[in-house]
Amino acid sequence: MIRERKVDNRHFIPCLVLSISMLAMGSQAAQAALLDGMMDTVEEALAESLAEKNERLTTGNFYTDSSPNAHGPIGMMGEHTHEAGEVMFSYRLMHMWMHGTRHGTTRITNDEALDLGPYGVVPESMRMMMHMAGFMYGWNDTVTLSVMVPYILKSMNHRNRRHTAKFTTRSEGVGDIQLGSLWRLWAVEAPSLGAHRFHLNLSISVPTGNIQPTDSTPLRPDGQRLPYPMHLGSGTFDFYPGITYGGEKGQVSWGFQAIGTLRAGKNANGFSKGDAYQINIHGAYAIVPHWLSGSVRLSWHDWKKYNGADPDINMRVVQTGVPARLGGQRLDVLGGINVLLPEIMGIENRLAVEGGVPVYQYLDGQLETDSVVTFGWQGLY
Ligand SMILES: [Cu+2]
Repeated sequence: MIRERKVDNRHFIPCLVLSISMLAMGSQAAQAALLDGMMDTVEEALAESLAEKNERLTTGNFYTDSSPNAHGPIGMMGEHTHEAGEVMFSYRLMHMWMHGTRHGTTRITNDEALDLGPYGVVPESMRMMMHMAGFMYGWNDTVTLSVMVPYILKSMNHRNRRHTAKFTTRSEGVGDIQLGSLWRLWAVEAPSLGAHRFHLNLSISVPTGNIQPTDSTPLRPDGQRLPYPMHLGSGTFDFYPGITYGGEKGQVSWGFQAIGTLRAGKNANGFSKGDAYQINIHGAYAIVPHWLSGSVRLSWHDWKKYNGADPDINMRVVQTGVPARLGGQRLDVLGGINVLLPEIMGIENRLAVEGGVPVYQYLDGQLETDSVVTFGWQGLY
């Protein structure tokens, strides 16, 4: 027998306690890296082999030089850490375009999409735009703190089964505010080895985004609660544990990042978005040293279907209203450019753009992503 799960936030307290105790630990941290002292055997072995080449191993140096690719592609988050006392402000503008329905790995027609259920309406396309204000602060040599505030605009175009009506719904507002921390783990470098840096990502998002946006539809001109993809937040506290590795040698840099999304229970409307994870692999090259770099990134997203359902969203009208159909997978290939501008009044300015397209997509009868573009500015001092 399946046991019904009530609205619960039982993951919340343990995760919060863990976060607070880790922060308390971070405030005590005198060393630059959490794994200091634990990697001694590895470091000794590395140092020995380097000694044969007359090289010395440097450990615990997380400082990244002023190269444009010292920061990852702008579409990535939490891929770099900061020195104690360093402050960074950022602004990102993200765009995502979606068009046509995908069922499994196949693109299907709108009429076929309508026949996946008893639906009377099919979404033809969607545009998502996000302004994101970011703040990072090097609390000490171990911990970097961050805050991200998104402002989201969504619009979705539909038509009905009989081709007699077309309509657009819109939602707009602040998304889920994310509070993050980055924990330096371990760093080694040597001339022939390059630099290798590892850190932990530990973030939490607060359910500030609207999960009951309304707009007028032909069915309810006075306003109808919009289906899940039009929501601006998850409605739950979400945790994002992750690990990031970054490497650098000469003009070349590369990195790996894996980040999960864990939802704490169900939200007030009786559902939760599915857990998810993302894996990024990227490489970059400083085409013009200290000024311009280009990057290539592979980004894998996997998100589970929703649990539960909002009783005020009808599952029989449109595919986007079916929680069990909202899981998927996607592999994006992205190209980017980072520009490092000369310092102005002590502020190091960075401009970057990154765009990409999916090369693999698995969806359960939902709008497929066609392209994503992120533009960003970062100011450090
Ligand atoms: Cu930063």
